[in-house]
Formats: sequence, C-alpha cells, structure tokens
Amino acid sequence: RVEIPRDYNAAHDLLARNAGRASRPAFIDAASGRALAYGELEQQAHRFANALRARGFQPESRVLMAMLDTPEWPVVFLGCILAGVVPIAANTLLTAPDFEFMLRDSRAQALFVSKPLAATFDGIAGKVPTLETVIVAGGEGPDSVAGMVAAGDATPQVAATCCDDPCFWLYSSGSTGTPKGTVHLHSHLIQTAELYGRGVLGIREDDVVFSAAKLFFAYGLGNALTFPMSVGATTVLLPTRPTPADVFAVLKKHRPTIFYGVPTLYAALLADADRPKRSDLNLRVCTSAGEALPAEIGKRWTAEYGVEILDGIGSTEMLHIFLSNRPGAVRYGTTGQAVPGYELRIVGDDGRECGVGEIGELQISGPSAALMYWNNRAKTKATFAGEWTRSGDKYTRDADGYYTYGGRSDDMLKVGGIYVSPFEVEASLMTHAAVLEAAVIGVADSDQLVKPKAYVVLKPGQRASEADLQQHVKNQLAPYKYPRWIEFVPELPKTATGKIQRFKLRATSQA
Ligand code: 3SK
Repeated sequence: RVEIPRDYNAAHDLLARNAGRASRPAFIDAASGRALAYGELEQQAHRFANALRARGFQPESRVLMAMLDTPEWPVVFLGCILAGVVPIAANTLLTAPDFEFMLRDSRAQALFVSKPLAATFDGIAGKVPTLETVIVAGGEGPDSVAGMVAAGDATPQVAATCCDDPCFWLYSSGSTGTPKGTVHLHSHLIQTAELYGRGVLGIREDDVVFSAAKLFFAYGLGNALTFPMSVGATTVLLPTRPTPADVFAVLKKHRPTIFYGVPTLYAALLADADRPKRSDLNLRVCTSAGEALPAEIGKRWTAEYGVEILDGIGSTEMLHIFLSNRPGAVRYGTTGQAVPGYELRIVGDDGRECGVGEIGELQISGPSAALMYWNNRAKTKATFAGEWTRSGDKYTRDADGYYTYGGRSDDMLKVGGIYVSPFEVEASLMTHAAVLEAAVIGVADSDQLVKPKAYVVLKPGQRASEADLQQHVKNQLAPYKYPRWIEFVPELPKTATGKIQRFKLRATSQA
C-alpha cells in the first residue's frame, strides 16, 4: 500500500508528478489529432479551478460531468478537484430520466456537458432547482469550458483537502434499482495507479495508452487518466464509440503500447475481416475487464497479435482492478490472482470462508474501497461490511491462488441440485467454430426445474444446428451442464460497457 500524507489533493499530486514534463503530450484527441501537453494541462486545470472559485463554487459542492472523451475532460475533472469541488462523472450513454435522477440525487450545482449531448438536457436543466449553471464543453463563450479556462486566473491554488475527503463520485448501476452515487476519496486514485497501474501493468513514462472504456467508467478513469498521469505517459482519447474500425485506426496511427478492452470488443476485433497485421501495431500489454474473458478469445488474440490479454476484475466500488492475471503468468479462463495490496476472500452461503475449489462470493479488502453510496444507507451497509466489500460475483480459487469466475451471485444456476456456472457453458459454446457470442440463463422446464438455456449469435456466414452445439458442449463439460434449449439471435442485450444483460434475457425467456 502507498502511504498518502494527511494533507493531500489528488489532482495536485497527479499534476505535480509531471512538473518536469511540460512539453510531453499528456492527452491526444484521436478525432482532431490535437495534443494537450502536461504543461498546458496544468495551466488549464488551475485556470479552470480559479474560474469555478470566481463563480462562487465552494469546496465540497458537487457538479455533474456528462462529457465525451476529449482533452477537456481531464481539465474539468482535475480543475474541480483542485478547487475541492466534487466532480461526478456520468455515463454519457444514459437517457434524460437517468441524468435527471443523478442531478436531483446529488444536488449538483453545475452541469458540464459536451456540445453533442447538450440537447438531452434541454428539458431537465430548468426542472432541477439545485442546478444553477450549465457549461458546454466543445463550445465557445463565457459558459463554455474554453471560456472558463480563458477567464480563470493562472495563479495555482490548491484546496486544503485531506486524503480522506470525498474527491469524486461515479454512479454504479446494478441490475435492479436506481444508480448509486459511489463516493471516492482523494487517496483512492493514486492507490489504484500504484497497485494495479504500476504493480501489474508496469506502466512507465514512455507508454502510450488507449482505453476503449471511456473516462466516465471506473475502468476507463484509471486506464486513461490516473495510471498514465501517475508516471507521465501519454493517453489517446477517442470521443466516439469504439467500433472495430476506429479502434484499429487508433492502434495503427498512434501505436499505443497498452490497450485496455473488454471481451466483446476483443471478439469483434478478432472477427473483423480488415484487421491489421501484428507488425502494424506496437502493443506490449492488453487488458480486459467488465466481464470474464473467454479463454478462446484470449488465446486467439495472443496467437494473432503476439501479446497477452491480462484479464482482471474490478468494480466501481473498489475503483479499479483488484484481481488480475499478470504478465508472463497468464492463465486464460481464469481472472488471475489477487493484485498485491488487496486481500481477497471467498465466502459461502453459510457465511464461512471457502476452501480451495469451493464456490462462493468474492469479497475484497483494500485501500480504494468507496466511502459509501450517497443517500442509500441500506445498500451501503449491504455492500461495505467494515474492511470487506462484497462483489456479488461468484468465484473459486485453486491451489495456486488463481481465481475462476462463476457468474454473478444471481446468475448462478442450480441444476439437479448442483451449481452450474452459465459462464462455463458460454465459454464452451464459444469454442465452437461457428459461434461469435453466447449467453446462458436458467429457464424452468415443464416441471418447473431450472435448466440452462443458451442464446447464441453465429459468426457472419456460419451455420450450426441446435443439436451440433449441444453435442459440442456435452463433449466438453459434465453431462448435466449442456444447454437444453438454444435460441439463435442476431445480437445479445448489453450494457454500455459491453456486459451481457442476462436479466433482460431472463425477463423474456421461454423454454
Ligand atoms: O468491470 C470491471 O471489471 C471493472 C474494472 C475496473 C474498474 C471498474 C470495473 C467495474
């Protein structure tokens, strides 16, 4: 663990680490090709902080950011933190009712919104009494981010924050209920950079990084802001959706050394007929999170591009990855080992710690656990139990300390009294040559007994029958695990991060 001084401001630390790198590019906008150097970032963040103060924003007040990934994003985020103002990074793919909920729940006093998203807020801004100010990113004039930077005094001033002060929030969405404002402290960003960024990735100054996950996700925030800034590396930002064509264009043009993806994206990249050759890219390490990486995808990526994918798992609550494969010690099909600095335990339904090979809920103890969910005492108490944070994910651990994902607590199936991991059945289906993606849920048969059902997306131009795929799984897994029904679908329902929404399949499923 990293020792953090009591008087500590996270933005000041990240900027001060780069004081000697004024001309080195900190952020490159992939859309415009424009670069923001570390020296410019520091000046703009301080000017922005002073402009907030001049407009009367007090430390501990909250503001909502609904911004696309451009270099203005770190200016606003760091500028707020320098002023002691608490930025809330919102998922830009959400709908107007979601944003209205967040504005009301957080009582944010300002909204920073990218120009292309501004229309979503047209009907909301006047309705939320606590929202006083709307500032447009990518716009011009006094009520734009650029206008505030231009108007702000250049003299550096840092709010007198403590390492345990609330620093920023992220909203965490569960499969049920409203999103939960997850409150993170000043010390948390640098802890994740030291433990995972340096400890696992070995990130260094000469790295160029690119994250398909956007900055508003906890995964993207560490990947593309905290980790590179902690060592003076360069981040390429893509404001648009990371399509295979755009991702490959960035990988070819900017030649990042670290690429952070999610399993569905790796699958789509590998299925892209126009994918580049290994020699066109300059990758030294790739990561995957969001959901467990099927072994088949990891192996194919390594075979194609000669680089390992470090599959790991993190959470909005823990801010970043606490369990991960390590370079040179990857075991595809597992999520790897505990990230040093985090302690993990697996707890069974009876509340006792599980032994090797026993399945239970993964719980985490570490220095980046969120303080609480805002305005939600019940869910705070259910998730943050003293030193331990409950993940809601089922895992087993082997004798070497490698963890294997067994689905969400509520996704697990009990078939004939025996646990079946839907992920294991999906991974088996994915090894069939015709299968692009698969999702497995439990469906009750005519006897109301739960059995696995698979939803399968075939690769373009490929064919396979239900019987082919059932036989394929029976050949690989214990006989009771094969999917009793297979429905072929054009696509699977997914969250913005690419997680398969099995609850949507459950809502409409039939045997
Ligand atoms: O989904 C994950 O595994 C993850 C990783 C890093 C940070 C946050 C999350 C949710």
